[in-house]
Amino acid sequence: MTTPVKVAVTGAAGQISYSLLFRIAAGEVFGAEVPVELRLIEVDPAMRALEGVVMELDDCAFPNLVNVVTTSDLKVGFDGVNWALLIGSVPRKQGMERGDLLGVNGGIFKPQGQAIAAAAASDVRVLVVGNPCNTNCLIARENGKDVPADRWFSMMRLDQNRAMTQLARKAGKPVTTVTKMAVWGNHSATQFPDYYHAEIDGVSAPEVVADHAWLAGEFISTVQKRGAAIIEARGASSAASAANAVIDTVRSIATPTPTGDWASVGVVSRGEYGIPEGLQFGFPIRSDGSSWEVVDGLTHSVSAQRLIDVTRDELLGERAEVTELLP
Ligand code: NAX
Repeated sequence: MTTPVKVAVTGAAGQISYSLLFRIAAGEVFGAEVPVELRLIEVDPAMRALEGVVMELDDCAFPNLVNVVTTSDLKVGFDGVNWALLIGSVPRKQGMERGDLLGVNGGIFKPQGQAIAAAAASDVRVLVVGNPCNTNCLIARENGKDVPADRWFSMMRLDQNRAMTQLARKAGKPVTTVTKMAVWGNHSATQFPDYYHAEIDGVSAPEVVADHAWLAGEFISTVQKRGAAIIEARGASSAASAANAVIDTVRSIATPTPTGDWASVGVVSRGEYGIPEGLQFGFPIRSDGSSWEVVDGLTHSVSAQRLIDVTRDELLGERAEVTELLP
């Protein structure tokens, strides 16, 4: 039998995980023929709820799901894992400043980074979803330095998918016609969904969508504020679409990128496009299935560069607020 892929998921009793775990177990992420072991990590108060999730996984009788471990012990949870999906975090509560949120979540991601470096498989790849995901990823990466920096990712894909749908709708085309949708910077309201380089049916988006005021205005703000719009409508934050974006991200990293396209992922900057080295930043990347590179040679208009500067500065500010969590 093929060796199982071992996948750790934190926040496993939460709402994103409730949409994600069943799809992983069904073979949607690593392939229908690949056995999977799930190592589900939660805090103690959520263990009872997690037991219920595991009962439901059992009741699906998934052929590929060979083992499920539940734990609140990070060393146990990350033991031998090939993928670590860091979803669990503490939501922003009323009256909490962004700095407080960074501090609270930093306290989660520092020990997780250390435990991954100590316990995970040598090929481990880590995707941080819990917000603020880019800076949480930076904290985990800096505290897990035995794992090479290029194996730490943060999730920009929900923003990419949101942007693709908005563009397709406006153009009156299927979403499959939209390619090269880069989302630069932070997974926050400062992100820059880059319509300049996006293509629809292989043609530059601004050539297809004649309404340039819409592109520069409503398109960007709809994508930037989509998370808040969903909370307002649903009374809870995006969950199924976030889980779907986790699956898309893992696939984009672990399989070769189709010719003529790219994927938006938060990765460590090596100084590309003037982004300070070490910042965890949303870039368009291409993967060969094992290693990846930031797409090079894109040029930005003055207004696009201004938007990139804003989101870069926000991430620099976040990094400055968590310096005491960095080794
Ligand atoms: P939930 O509140 O439903 O679930 C979070 C779970 O994490 C809870 O079960 C909690 O017990 C657990 N948890 C808390 N601290 C933990 C720790 N130290 N170790 C293990 N588990 C821990 O949140 P959910 O809706 O699932 O969202 C999870 C995170 O994803 C949030 O931070 C959210 O802001 C973030 N999101 C990120 C997105 C992205 O695109 N990067 C989009 C969706 C989502 O907003």
